[in-house]
Amino acid sequence: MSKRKLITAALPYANGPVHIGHLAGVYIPADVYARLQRRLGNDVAFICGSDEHGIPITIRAKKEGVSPQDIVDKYHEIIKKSFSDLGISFDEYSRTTSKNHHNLSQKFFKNLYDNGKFTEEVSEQYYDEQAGEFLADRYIVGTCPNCGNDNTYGDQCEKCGSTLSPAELINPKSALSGNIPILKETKNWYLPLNKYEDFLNEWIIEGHKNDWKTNVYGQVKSWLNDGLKPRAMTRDLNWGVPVPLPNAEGKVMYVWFDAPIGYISFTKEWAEKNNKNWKDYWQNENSDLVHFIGKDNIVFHCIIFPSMLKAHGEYIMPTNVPAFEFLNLENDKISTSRNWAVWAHEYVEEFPEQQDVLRYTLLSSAPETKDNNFTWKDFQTKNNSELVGIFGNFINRVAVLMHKYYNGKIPTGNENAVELSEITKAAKEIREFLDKYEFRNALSSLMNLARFGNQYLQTEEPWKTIKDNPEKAAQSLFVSAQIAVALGQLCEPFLPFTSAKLLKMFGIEQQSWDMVENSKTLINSGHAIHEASLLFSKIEDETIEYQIQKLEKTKINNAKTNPKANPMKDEIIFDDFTKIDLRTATILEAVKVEKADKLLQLKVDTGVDIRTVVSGIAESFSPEEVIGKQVMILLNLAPRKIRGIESQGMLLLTTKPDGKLSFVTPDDKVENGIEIG
Ligand code: B3M
Ligand code: ZN
Repeated sequence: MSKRKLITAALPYANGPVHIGHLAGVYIPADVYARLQRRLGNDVAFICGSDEHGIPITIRAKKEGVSPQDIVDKYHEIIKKSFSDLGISFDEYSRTTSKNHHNLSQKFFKNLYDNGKFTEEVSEQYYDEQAGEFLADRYIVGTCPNCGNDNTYGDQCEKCGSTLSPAELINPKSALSGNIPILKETKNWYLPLNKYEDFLNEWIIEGHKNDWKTNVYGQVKSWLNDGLKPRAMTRDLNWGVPVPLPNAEGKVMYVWFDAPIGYISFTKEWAEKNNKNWKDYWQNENSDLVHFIGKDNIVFHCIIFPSMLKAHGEYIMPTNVPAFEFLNLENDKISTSRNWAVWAHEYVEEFPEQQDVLRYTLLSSAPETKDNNFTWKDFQTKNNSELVGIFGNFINRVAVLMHKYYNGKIPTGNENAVELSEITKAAKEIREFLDKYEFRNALSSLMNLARFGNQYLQTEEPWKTIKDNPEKAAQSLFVSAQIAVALGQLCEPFLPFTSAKLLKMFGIEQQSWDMVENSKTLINSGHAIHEASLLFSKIEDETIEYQIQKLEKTKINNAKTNPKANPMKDEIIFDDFTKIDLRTATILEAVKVEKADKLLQLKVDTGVDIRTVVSGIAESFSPEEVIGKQVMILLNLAPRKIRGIESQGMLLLTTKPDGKLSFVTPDDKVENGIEIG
């Protein structure tokens, strides 16, 4: 019977591209699972999208000097494209800044609020006086009270995995300014997680002892043993889904409140486009919800989100939450800030025809039960000796021999040959392993079938028997052709690009998993196949050396880089630089902008014209001090209105150790309008 399968993959933060760690630990396994479910005839919704709220986004925006919206627009597109380039077959890939998502999150919030599920608490939160902002979650860093790790964020320790609140950090500092924050009172809405302990104990600890992965089960158990506390579901921030209540100005939802609701709102978007009812997936006991996540997301998917769903009351709970451990790169932790990663979008550019090679290598070292390691050498070996040497080699031999002896037509053979049971065995094993989320074992079963095919050809030697026992040769190639097509059918969840090529070569349509598992023949005698074409190609040493060198360069750069400095922005080319029109200029007049403590309105002689510039320097200079100063101006910056005044350009400034601003000026006085470059 067809089942509804709602499969979600953790929403990547749109603050950077995705890398192989994300792919190996969430997206590729989730895709394999979703593809198998479709082949089993189930009614699948495979849902994901960009997580565009949260402090990682605003921090990135501050660093790059752009708006959070700019950041998420950029990375949403990059991430979405990498997924599609790598064949990740989401039914929906949306984003949490969408209107639909904001609406649904607010509706969800309002529902819990109206039904008295939140408590309101006034608490003292850290506040950065210089930045004028509350410091939630990742805006605050300090020492982890549990493991002593320095530079721990206010929401979770990356080293020991414990969830934290900023108040628990030792020696807290503002991530915005490095200043020591003060405590300031603020009101927020909390979900009393403690009230859901009994429910969670019964549902997970008693109900999923045997079918959930031990890493997931163990973590949940230890949290429940420690006891749960109420957790704030709102934040004093200006980036996020606004809290839909009166008197909640300046407050948005906690990103971990709105992000998982994204799974629901994206399902709704997909359902609307496809004439389906999203509630059939989310609010019906016949639906199976599976969350694919990384291990650092376990608490959110097994405790917080289920408590939210329970509080709402109309939703199903996940059937399983397969969480993966982490993947390292060349024996070192993958790190975005240190650029220690293999980026998905770079990979598809550098290996345009080899999407499946990455899928294969990452699946074969998927960090299922413990952290695992990716090395370029290993990538090369797996491609050259397994994909080329075993899988590709077998298919190629079958196709070549078929043309050589039978004009490309499958010869007649015995459908009851005992060797054909290997196909059934592989199909069954793969299905059963994937049902238990054992991706590596499933992949081994696939490769074992290819190995079997090679050995079979080797012992049968049809190139010899063709002379004195043609019937035997025909039988050998009949069986080999069945195995080749079976590989084409069964590799689809893992290697979709290869599957399409292989089936095309044999002129065969994709069939349901059941058909492959249960039918005696997958390709008929007399069926003509196309010319043999190579499925995989060898990866040369130079290619691997180039990648290793690229990482070496990163290492050297990292060693030279001051860890306290903001990381370098994305590289630009010389042409980009020449677009910038920087000139020398002189300030002629300066007045304070009314009701704006930080702004001065200036009249500036640019040598080209005399224009108005509004500059945020009033806390560093009095108007009198700046009149007559020679400065540098970015002349061709598009004009923008600041407090109703059109500002036509930007002055170059830097910050002194005391936090005051200072003008960037030429060493000697020069004429106005001189180009800088
Ligand atoms: N945005 C991803 C992360 O923690 C986070 C997942 C949200 S899933 C609802 O890296
Ligand atoms: Zn810690």
